[in-house]
Amino acid sequence: MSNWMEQLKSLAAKQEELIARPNPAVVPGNGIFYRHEHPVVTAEHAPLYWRYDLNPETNPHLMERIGVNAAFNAGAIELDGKFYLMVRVEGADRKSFFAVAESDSPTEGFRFWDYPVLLPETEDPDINVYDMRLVKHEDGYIYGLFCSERKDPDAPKGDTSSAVAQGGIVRTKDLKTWERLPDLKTPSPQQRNVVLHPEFVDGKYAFYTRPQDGFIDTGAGGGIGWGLSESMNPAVVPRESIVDEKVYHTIKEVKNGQGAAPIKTPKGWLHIAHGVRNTAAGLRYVIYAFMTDLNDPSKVIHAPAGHLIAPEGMERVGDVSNVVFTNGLIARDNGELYIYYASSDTRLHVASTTIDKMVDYVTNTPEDGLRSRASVETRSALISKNLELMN
Ligand code: M1P
Repeated sequence: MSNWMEQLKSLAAKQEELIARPNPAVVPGNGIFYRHEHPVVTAEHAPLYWRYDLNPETNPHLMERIGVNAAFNAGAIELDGKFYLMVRVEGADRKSFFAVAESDSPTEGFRFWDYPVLLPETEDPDINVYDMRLVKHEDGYIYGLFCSERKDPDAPKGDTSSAVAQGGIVRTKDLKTWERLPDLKTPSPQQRNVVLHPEFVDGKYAFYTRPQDGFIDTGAGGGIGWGLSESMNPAVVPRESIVDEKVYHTIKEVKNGQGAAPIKTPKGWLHIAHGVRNTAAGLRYVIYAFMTDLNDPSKVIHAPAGHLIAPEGMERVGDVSNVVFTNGLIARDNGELYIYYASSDTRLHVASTTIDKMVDYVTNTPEDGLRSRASVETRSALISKNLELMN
């Protein structure tokens, strides 16, 4: 057999091994969630036929022709007992696109469909698209809310990096045929991390937004916003209010953003979001949780202090280091909850827990006292109760 064929077989075998490897929970965990041993999707999961020309005549050196750089920030959904991830795949050319990876298990065995999603465009084509949230809405559609990025038309000549981010919207019934709707209109000049609430609120579509003045800086904006729209086609939010604001000297002092759509629990809507703070080494992204009122999803009723998940070990390093980010959650009928989170804009992981555990976490974790002294008082109260029990 030729070297060419040997090389191809070895690449294929290595990839099969990667996809088939078991991905057990790392025990004992912290009682709140389990990390899993391996990432669930990486750039190496991208099929060889997406990257290589498999014709020995036109590719005699079996070169990778169209590289994949990263596979991260994925939306997630369970349909008929199967698990689907809408992965943000980033090519070597820096463009992100969406691709569905499917598995029979929520924690391992994810395999990409043959083709990535050929996303319909609006009259003003997106330059880059990323971070799709998949939301099963009570109107019967599955919506995909994503960030649509275009060059800033007002950027001065020579400025080739200023961009405008907007909330792009598509909908489907089967993850295969997509209808593009107009981008979300809000009072804010830029939007990222837009999410649709899964139920109607006062008969209207409800959106979580992230108003921001600039592309990276939220400026005077920021916080997780909230607004109602009469329709999805077009979706127009005339007024935005802030559900969860950014706060000085916290894990969300610079900005924050809603993760996937919140999960309905008997005690309230469970939200899993990301918060960003400044450090001497740059921005640090962590994942945190909070709960809002069942009757008013824009009203926070529980807000545990600090992060739920912070980057750890190899998660801390990647294209944008010191980042964990989530836009995918699967809550199963049996109470299991899977949090899909990416590390350092490079690879995708899963954390497994249950809805009950997360309700316990958000309702019983102390809130942020916002001062060192208050933090010590809260911790000391726990210590003294424990010492009493231990003695
Ligand atoms: O690079 C970290 C993250 O930065 C952005 O998040 P935010 O809008 O909160 O700044 C997003 O581009 C996200 O994709 C990325 O993971």
